[in-house]
Amino acid sequence: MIQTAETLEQYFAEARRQIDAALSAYLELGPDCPQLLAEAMRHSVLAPAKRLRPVLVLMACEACGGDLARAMPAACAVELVHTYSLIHDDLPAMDDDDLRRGRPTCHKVYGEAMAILAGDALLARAFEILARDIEPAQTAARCVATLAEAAGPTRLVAGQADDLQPGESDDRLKLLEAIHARKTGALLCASLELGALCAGADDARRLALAAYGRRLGMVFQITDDLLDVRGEEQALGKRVGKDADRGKLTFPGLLGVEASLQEATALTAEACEQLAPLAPAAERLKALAHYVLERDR
Ligand code: GRG
Repeated sequence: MIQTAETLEQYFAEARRQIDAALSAYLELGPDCPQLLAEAMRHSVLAPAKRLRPVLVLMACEACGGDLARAMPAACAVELVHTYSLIHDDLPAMDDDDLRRGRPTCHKVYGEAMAILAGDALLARAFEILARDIEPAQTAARCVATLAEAAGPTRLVAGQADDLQPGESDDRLKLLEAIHARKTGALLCASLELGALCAGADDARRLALAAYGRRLGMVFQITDDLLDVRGEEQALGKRVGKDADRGKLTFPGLLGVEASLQEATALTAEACEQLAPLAPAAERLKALAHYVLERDR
């Protein structure tokens, strides 16, 4: 069904519809889950979002000739890990935000303790879904290891820790890139690798997708920084201008707006080049890289 979509917009709309339905089903937790906890999890996960990471899982699976239905549990697992990281990032102890995905942040509605627990529960639920619903078991184990490494102490959490306390460095651009390779890039790369694993792809195609993902992650972050400078709060569903207010390291802050745009454009071309081993099945991933470069939300 998604494969027949003619434009990227149509693909995104149909993929989002299917992903949202699967996420909602995975968050029907039954009477053993306290009602407020279930509500807090659903409040953050089922808010309107781009679903970039699960779409990457599905597109990578498609580019490797796999069956999308077999990758849907992995797509949902990545989105649950991503949402947990957003809930925790928004807490007063971290970025202290009150708006996310167009809604008040989880802790603003349910309190800090319940928001922490909602994040914890989403992280655990993600790995339960991977271990239980990805087949065969050997693929499930590789998916679990790949996502756990990406979300763990050397990747996502490492990037967040360095962002909180960056330390001193003469090369601030290198430091910024290292933070974002882990904070943003790790989950994007893992999404692509999970899609390849679910399709039973060989290492060459999986590694080509990961190489594309590393560059896509950097493009995504540069455009994120640019949107913080000149984006619309309403379209983004989160506050803008925060980075500068907090004196954060950003690409436009270090390079200027024009050079940041040039860098993002060059990285988009490089990302697309990495897809050569998959051509022509990777056309949609190329279109996606251009969408990330040109996005307004
Ligand atoms: C708490 C371990 C831990 C990590 C937090 C997610 C995160 C790391 C920080 C949020 C701030 C930030 C700029 C992260 C970089 C990744 C990013 C741009 C996340 C937002 O993702 P989108 O734009 O959001 O895909 P939606 O809502 O569309 O899913």
